Amino acid sequence: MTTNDGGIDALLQEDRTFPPSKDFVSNANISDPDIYDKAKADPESFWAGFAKELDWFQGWDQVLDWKAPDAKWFINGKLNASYNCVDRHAKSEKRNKAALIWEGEPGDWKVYTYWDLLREVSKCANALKSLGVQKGDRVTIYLPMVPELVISMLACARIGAPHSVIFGGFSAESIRDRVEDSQSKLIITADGGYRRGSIVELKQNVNDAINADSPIENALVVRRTGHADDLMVSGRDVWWHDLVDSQSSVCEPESMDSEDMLFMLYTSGTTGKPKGIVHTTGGYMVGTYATTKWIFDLKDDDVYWCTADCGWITGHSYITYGPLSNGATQVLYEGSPDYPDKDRFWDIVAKYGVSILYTAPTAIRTFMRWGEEYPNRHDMSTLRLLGTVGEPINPEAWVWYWKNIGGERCPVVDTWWQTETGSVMISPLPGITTLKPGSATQAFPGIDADIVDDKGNSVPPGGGGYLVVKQPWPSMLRGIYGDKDRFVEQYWSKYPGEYFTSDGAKLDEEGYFWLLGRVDDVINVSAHRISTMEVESALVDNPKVAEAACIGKSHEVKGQAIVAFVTIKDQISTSDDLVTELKQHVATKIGPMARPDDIYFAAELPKTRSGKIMRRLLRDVAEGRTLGDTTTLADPAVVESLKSQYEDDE
Ligand code: 7RM
Repeated sequence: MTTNDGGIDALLQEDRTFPPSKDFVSNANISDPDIYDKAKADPESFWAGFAKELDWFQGWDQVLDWKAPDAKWFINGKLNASYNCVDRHAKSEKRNKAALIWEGEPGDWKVYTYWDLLREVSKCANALKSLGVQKGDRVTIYLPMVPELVISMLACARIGAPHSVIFGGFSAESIRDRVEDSQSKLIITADGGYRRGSIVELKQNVNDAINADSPIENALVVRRTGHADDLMVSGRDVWWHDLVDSQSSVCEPESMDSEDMLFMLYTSGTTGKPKGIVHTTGGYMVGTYATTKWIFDLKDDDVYWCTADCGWITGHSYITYGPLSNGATQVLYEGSPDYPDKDRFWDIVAKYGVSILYTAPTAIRTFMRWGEEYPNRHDMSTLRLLGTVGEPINPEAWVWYWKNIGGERCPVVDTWWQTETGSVMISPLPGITTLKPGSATQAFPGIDADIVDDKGNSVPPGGGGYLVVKQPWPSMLRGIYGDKDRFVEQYWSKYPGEYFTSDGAKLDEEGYFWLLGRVDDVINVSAHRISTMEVESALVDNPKVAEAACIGKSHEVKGQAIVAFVTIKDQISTSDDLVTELKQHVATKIGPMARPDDIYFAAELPKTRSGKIMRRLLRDVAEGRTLGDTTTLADPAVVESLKSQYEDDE
């Protein structure tokens, strides 16, 4: 990487470690110095300890019922997630504390205290009821990062209607598939959102997604941009300000069973069809509450900022449910980090006195490329803790973050987890764990993570293999919506009784975990999970394409970039315009984050004799490596010709 590294090389000696500072008084430390051993000896009491810190309408009879792969946590316990995130603070001395400090991309802003949040969530919940939404009905949410996004999620939770949030970057077709799979009767959306100075056409996408056979009966629409009033469909669409604002601000929260579904969230797997990961109420709340408290070490006077979007699991767990159940003050930001200039994040940190910042390695690498002058413009001395999530962080980026954002004083917590795990599984505890740049360090107390070989044997220190979780944990996924077989096959069949993560990892001599990335056909582009199959289906959907194969190629900033190999139909000729057309086609079908960086035309794709595309060889080609084993190829000449074409192009 060509960058002015600001002296990072010197900090990056082989075995440089970062021992905890004695000045950092950890929330975890206060409870017990031997938390790891204690949690290991009795994980059920460990988790029950956190569960007791939440408010339950009725206590549980039993902590865990585990018949692999089905787990039930806090059996017969009754609670409400929105009550735990809002009411209990609104009824305490925190009632006037800022819950959300929101800033829009154009610079507009709003602050909601816990009391405000209680009123707004209740009004939205009453509005949902008035539209006929009942306990158990699914609601799709497709919004920019505006306060109404968090409010809608909590309103759904309040009435027991599972939400399915779709990231605002997804296209009309992606919305249609997810609405169809979840059978949502309501969609909550906005006319548009702001991103890098332009308007994202959310309402247009919703209109395109909803056809005559859609299960959607109504759309509740936030007026954010004011540019699309003519896209309101009468009889179906209703403005948020017309319906929500006139509701009563009192709405009793439903008493939900611990195992009632709280939400589902679609994520990519190895096939083209996204899976709706199901999370339930009690265990998920306990997992997100506990990990937020100990990993982000929230104290009453902190200002916490997670830069994720609520369209991803990180926004569910570490914006909506974890921080609010802890009674935090948090910042929400709608837009992009380089608008109006490349110091927007640091401007926000300084303006609101952010003390805890949680972001993704891809963002950190971008900031690193932009250079230190942008953070240096601002006083960021309020920061005391930094976090990362979404993909492996390279030690250079870790040290850059620690030095230039954290001012060499803030611990960096590299948190490994997945949509499926619901909450962080592997992470340092700040103030307790000695940090190593590039390592997510150790499993959270109560989490039994291990690295195993192909036969399922634990690898010794120094070894590498697959990351698995050997015991159930409260916030684990309870299934894939409507597809039990896929749930069992995907997560529980490789090592019966153990959760298979699909991530490779290695263990160092001290037992620290080093995550290596996915071992399946999922590409991690800027911490967005995209399956090779989804992109391939989008490509072959173009009438000019005969066949397509996609792979992830390592990328300096994005972690991975998508490279597509395409064969086109006989009468069609290749051109730069066709490359542009195909890239655009994928962006339209799935969303801009799935747009391939490179498209190569091939006369044929490398296949085995049984017809399976050998993506491993395409990866070798794209990464410029010598080809691996080609003996199973039907026609070895195919890949050689691809390789020479690729090299000519570079
Ligand atoms: C939270 C989230 C999950 C996949 C996971 C990994 C990768 C996430 C880290 C990481 C290395 C990390 N959920 N991943 N965090 N890899 N170090 N700290 O990202 O469902 O969208 O993605 O992301 O491959 O399997 S996710």
